[in-house]
Amino acid sequence: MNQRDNEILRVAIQKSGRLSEKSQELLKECGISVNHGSNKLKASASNFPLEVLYLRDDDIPQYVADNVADIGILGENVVIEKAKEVKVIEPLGFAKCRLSLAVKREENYPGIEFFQSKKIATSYPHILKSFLDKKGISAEIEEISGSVEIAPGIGLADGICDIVSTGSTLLTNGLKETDVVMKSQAVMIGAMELGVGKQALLDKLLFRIRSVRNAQKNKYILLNAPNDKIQDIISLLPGMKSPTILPLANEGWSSVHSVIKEDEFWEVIDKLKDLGAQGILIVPIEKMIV
Ligand code: PRT
Ligand code: ZN
Repeated sequence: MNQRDNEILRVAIQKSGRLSEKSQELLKECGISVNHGSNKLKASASNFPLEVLYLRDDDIPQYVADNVADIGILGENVVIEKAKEVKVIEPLGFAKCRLSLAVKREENYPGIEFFQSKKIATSYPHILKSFLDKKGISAEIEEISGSVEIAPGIGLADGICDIVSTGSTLLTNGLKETDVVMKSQAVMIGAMELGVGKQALLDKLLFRIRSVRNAQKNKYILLNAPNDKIQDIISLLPGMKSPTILPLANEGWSSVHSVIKEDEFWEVIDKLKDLGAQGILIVPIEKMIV
């Protein structure tokens, strides 16, 4: 066995929290079986040279920067806040949220100048500081690690800068969102330098991740169409290359198979029905290699 055959890719994921389940699921969808024991710090995959380290999300950038882990999965917000020597390799499309400024609902909010010389509570002091600097605002930043949303209510700060997803936490704490500081989602980060062997493993993993994500973004569509409308229907369904057309036993009709984007299918489906398409089936795709 040479050096490269011994290589193992070490991936750091969140031990418990909003990202842990989706991160584990992603590896599973990539066909990687990890024996997740309870309360473990480390686990190995049985069918891919990969080891999983379970960490607090805040610690993942440091572990990757120090080459203790080769890659990691965490929120982009934490990656930017920690500003470690790591690179963002791939957006992963889950845990979408935004980091926003908010003030008390009853506050008259004229614009970002509201925050001039005010106090803002946040767990993201670096991101907030660089946002305010760009806007020419000088404010006092109070760094707190949790329950940021209660700060204005108890008189600790005039406003907050925190993660918002549905907005219901702001609402229940009597706050309103005023400015989006950054949008975020889960991303894969990696060490600045990976050896040839590890890079090859990462490329293999990324190929699988992209196939899974492409599949999630697309649906397989099957429908029956009158032959005289096939050309119009094809123009609505570009497919991966071109749609497959199969004659039906019923003369004058064909079966059309193609792939459409998940977020476009409602719009396309109305147009297909107008063109006389029948028996429309939309089927999930498990993997899509493009
Ligand atoms: O223990 P550990 O340090 O590992 O975890 P953590 O508590 O620091 O993080 P965790 O698990 O709460 O979140 C991990 C990542 O998920 C964050 O860094 C974000 O990238 C992402 N994410 C997505 C969110 C949310 N959505 C989210 N809604 N992180 C936090 N929230 C919180 C937010 O702080 C606020 O309290 O949910 C509340 C707002 O949600 P809504 O839906 O009421 O607006
Ligand atoms: Zn954390």
